[in-house]
Amino acid sequence: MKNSIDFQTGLLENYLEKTVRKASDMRGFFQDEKALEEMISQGDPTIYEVYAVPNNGEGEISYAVTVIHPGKVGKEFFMTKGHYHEIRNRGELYIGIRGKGLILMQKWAEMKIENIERGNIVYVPPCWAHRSVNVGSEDLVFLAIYPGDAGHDYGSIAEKGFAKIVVEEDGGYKIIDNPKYHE
Ligand code: M6P
Ligand code: ZN
Repeated sequence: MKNSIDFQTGLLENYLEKTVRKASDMRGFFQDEKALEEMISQGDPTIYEVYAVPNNGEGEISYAVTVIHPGKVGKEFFMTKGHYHEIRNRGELYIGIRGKGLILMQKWAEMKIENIERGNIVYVPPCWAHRSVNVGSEDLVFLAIYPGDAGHDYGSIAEKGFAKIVVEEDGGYKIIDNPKYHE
């Protein structure tokens, strides 16, 4: 299928699947549960959206544009759930389109963090869990390209989270240990 992306806005023309993650879909992922419940009761805003063109199967390649809105739950910036690939041995490529963000990557006890900004290309090697965080005041938009058989495994992230969390401090951000994380 022919398709195109607007590299100014990140708008993907012919996406096939749209996933909307509202605050109520993110229970268990943010630290401040009270702040999240308050947000849900006050209109349940959308945290992020994913516009995907999946091409499922071995050897196939899928892609998706993610839009993470600006905001915080308590002190923690809006972010994706984050996932491992169901088939662990599958990598992924991220290309920043607009906004200011971070990608947290984790494999066992190892952690690495890179910037997602317009034009940045971030390689997520096989076996690394990945989560993106909007640390700016506008939408964070990026394109992700991944193997068609990778799949999403949210289970262990839902249970343990990432070793680090990203919180607001003095108008900027800081990366701190996740108090709830355990090996
Ligand atoms: C990127 C890709 C997608 C993923 C999306 C949102 O676009 O990695 O595969 O679905 O980000 O992240 P998550 O699935 O963790 O909510
Ligand atoms: Zn992925």
